[in-house]
Amino acid sequence: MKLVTAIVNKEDAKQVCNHLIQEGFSVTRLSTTGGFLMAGNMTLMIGTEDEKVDPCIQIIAQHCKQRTEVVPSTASYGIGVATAYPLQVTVGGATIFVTNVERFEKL
Ligand code: 2BA
Repeated sequence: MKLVTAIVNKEDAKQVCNHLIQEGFSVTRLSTTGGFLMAGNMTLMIGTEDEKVDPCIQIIAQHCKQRTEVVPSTASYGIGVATAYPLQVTVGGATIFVTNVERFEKL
């Protein structure tokens, strides 16, 4: 079994979740904040069989779009980064980690 952890844009989260659930995946949504932009995003936790990881990632890929965000010069950034000019960053469609699940139990 694997755990797919996907950090997605808040705008895409509802649609991705709906499609994952339609295809029989179990999903937990966590409201999270990106460390760099300090903007809200959504982290999805999906526990699934090894052979369903690729279909799961395909669904996420189909419904998550890349976006360009402009960070106002007055924003505070993480790790002490600052700039006098608005900064353009491309926020990916999704950032995905796939990890092995050692043990899975529902009690
Ligand atoms: P944030 O940390 O808010 O980052 C938003 C976007 O800012 C990133 O998009 C990237 O384009 C840019 N960025 C991030 N850190 C940077 C840095 N040190 N210098 C220059 N530009 C930087 P994505 O890479 O698509 O990441 C979207 C969100 O996914 C991130 O939001 C963060 O919440 C998460 N994420 C991405 N990579 C991660 C990782 N390796 N570990 C944990 N979370 C990650």
